[in-house]
Amino acid sequence: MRAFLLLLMAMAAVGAPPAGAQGLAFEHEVIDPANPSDPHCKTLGDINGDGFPDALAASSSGDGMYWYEYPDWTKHAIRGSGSWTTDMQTADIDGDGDPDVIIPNSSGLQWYENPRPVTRAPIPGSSTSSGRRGPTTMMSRSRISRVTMISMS
Ligand SMILES: [Ca+2]
Ligand SMILES: [Ca+2]
Repeated sequence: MRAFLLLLMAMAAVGAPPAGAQGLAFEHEVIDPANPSDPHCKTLGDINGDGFPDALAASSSGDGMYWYEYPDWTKHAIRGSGSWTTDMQTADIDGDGDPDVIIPNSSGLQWYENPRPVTRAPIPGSSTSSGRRGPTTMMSRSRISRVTMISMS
């Protein structure tokens, strides 16, 4: 009987909402009232390395790809035009300490390398070497063989 009561108490504790969760009221904030049209691709990532997540959005109808800098959501173009499908992600692809952007479109899966200065040694054998691009560019590596410098505003 005692084991049954303990089990019942454990089950009740698991099913109970966390302390302070009741009555949570979310605040609604519009990040970009003029967001790219049909922004089917959205994700988060600390693009500028300040320790806070930034928001990213890309259009599926030719209106470009942008990142929004927290906390004031300053809008930066990664590409001012272009279309992508879905499932944008950020991850440190080249191991240089900053999140890059991976996003698909009709031309294939694309890698936009974050131009932020290197914060840690690159992974041996990675494509990142000494010398970095300026802070206003982002590199697109589509299908590996095509490398294009893309301006950010
Ligand atoms: Ca950030
Ligand atoms: Ca990186």
